Amino acid sequence: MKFRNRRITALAAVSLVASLALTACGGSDSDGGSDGGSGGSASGDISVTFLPKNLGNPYFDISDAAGKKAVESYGGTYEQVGPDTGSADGQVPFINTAAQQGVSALVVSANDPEALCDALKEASDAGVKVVTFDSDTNPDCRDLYVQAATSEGIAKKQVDLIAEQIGDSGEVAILSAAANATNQNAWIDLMKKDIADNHPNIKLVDTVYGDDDDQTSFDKTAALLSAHPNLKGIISPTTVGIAAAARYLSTSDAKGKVALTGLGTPNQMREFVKDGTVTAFALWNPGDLGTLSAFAAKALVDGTIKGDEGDKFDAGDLGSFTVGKDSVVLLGDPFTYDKSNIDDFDF
Ligand code: RAM
Repeated sequence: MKFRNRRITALAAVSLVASLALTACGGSDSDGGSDGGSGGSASGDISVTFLPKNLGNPYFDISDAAGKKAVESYGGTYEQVGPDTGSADGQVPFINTAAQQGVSALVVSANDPEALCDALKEASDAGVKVVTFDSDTNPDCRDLYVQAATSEGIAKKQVDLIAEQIGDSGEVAILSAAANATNQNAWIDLMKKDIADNHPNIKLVDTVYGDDDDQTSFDKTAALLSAHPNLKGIISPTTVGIAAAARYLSTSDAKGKVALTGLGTPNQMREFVKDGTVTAFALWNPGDLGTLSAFAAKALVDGTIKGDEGDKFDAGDLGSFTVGKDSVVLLGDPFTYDKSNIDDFDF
């Protein structure tokens, strides 16, 4: 029920939180005051470390800046750490360090469902609450997963967009992030199923991995186009991939001939929507995801929730959330951006 309500206000919330995320954190007192009534003073001791897939990824710059603002709104201490490249191996030492430091909570976007588990379990044994956000681990390696939107919804949105853009017929390819990324792989499986079940004239001819690295993604786009001369469309379910692919297409002969959609941030995609390289793409608000994750961490640390289905907690301006099956908290629905609305967003 609450999700229906949230869907109606999704556009307003996207704009509101986008502007909040871009504002310096001077005015956070009222947020902390209104939801700090029960645990305000105790939360001063909460330290929350955000560990994105990689640093320098604009998506995580947005999510983690909002997470910082939320942590500071309840008087906690925020830190962001992470590897330069999106690999699970690169994330493990940061988990170990956070456990040694005895932080209250870790908020992690996992580059692999299994590879972080030993380190996360050790952190958990040491008393650290573990929240995955954006990209999950296996469920038994964390207390809670904050999911941007259902995997089915994200997959269907991208297939619907490409189908519309290529007349529901022709060869398409996927340009993904890291090969083991939990979130992208879940979406890819569901996109394959959706194409097989509902789009008999669309043929998925290739899936390639740009590792959430701009140059690798750019090069993989070039390689896709030369390997598949009849390609009609590319789906890139990663903000790094779609931006790099758009940059490649925008100056190539394929501009306007090979459609590109997927998940992107409005600020990275604006010029490519305006120059006709891209018609429409989708995303949720990464800032909202960071905010929700920060409040979920607080609720676990102060004991408001354990992560059980039905547990409820407050997420500041985003409202109240309920933990679902498998200890998953759902943010909302993906939103579609095109030339009619892209100037309404600034993140
Ligand atoms: C990239 C990352 C992230 C994903 C977005 C859509 O920034 O791979 O995990 O959620 O794209």
